[in-house]
Amino acid sequence: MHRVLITGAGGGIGRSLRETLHGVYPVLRVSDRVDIGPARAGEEVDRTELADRAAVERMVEGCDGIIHLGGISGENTWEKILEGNIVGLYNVFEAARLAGVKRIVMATSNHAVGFYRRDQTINHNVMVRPDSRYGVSKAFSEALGSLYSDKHGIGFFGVRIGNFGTRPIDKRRLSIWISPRDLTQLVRIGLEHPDIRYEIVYGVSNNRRSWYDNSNAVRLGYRPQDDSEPYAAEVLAKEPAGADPIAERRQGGTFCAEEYSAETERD
Ligand code: 15L
Repeated sequence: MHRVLITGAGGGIGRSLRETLHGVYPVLRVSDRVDIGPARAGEEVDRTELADRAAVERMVEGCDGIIHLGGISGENTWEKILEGNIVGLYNVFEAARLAGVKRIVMATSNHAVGFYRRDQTINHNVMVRPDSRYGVSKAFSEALGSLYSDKHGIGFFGVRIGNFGTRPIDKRRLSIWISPRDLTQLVRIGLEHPDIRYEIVYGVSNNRRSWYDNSNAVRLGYRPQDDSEPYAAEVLAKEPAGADPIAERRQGGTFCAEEYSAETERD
């Protein structure tokens, strides 16, 4: 990997990876639709709207690997999801194919599988079970990654990110939290592991309360350093009572409960 592109570099995860990957690859190209400040040594700064195909092609030109964080990062209207996470995503993949990009590390999400129950342990092989339009767009990214891997040989590493931050923020996040250093480790595996064709892993730390069997990540060398448990007592003491029963039962939490109108619950 000579030149690595981070899209969505102005967001929370993007700003963190811009720091932790500084100097790791000869050139880090950081891009967002908003101003993200000047380039530092070893950086190139780019400003691109993902819906603009020609601009996306310029953004991707010359890159060996892409960490795709750009687009909409939570539930939103169909129009916004369509523009950012479907059309914008497709533009990135097409530009990657044209530019001969070798690897795409994709920020997919726990919300691609958010309707699984919390008493279930799921691995990378379960069927998708999105909990929102946003979750559907992340499942779409995994399907598009599969197509571009099989048909065009682009290595795809889909990280179903739980919740990124310096510490877990509530009960649900005790099960899905990932620390900055653990996410950096996973992203580097996605870019650097020699054998990746198509892989799905969970972007979570070594949480004792995890809902995931993340053996696929471990197989590829992932050794997470952090665990949410030391924060558990403090987090649980602040947890408000009276949560929505659907949100409480399902891994995706409030993403499952929002707009919910089913009369009977699917198992
Ligand atoms: C996500 O996928 C979102 O990008 C993030 O903002 C959080 O909502 C996270 O999931 C979560 O489930 O906590």
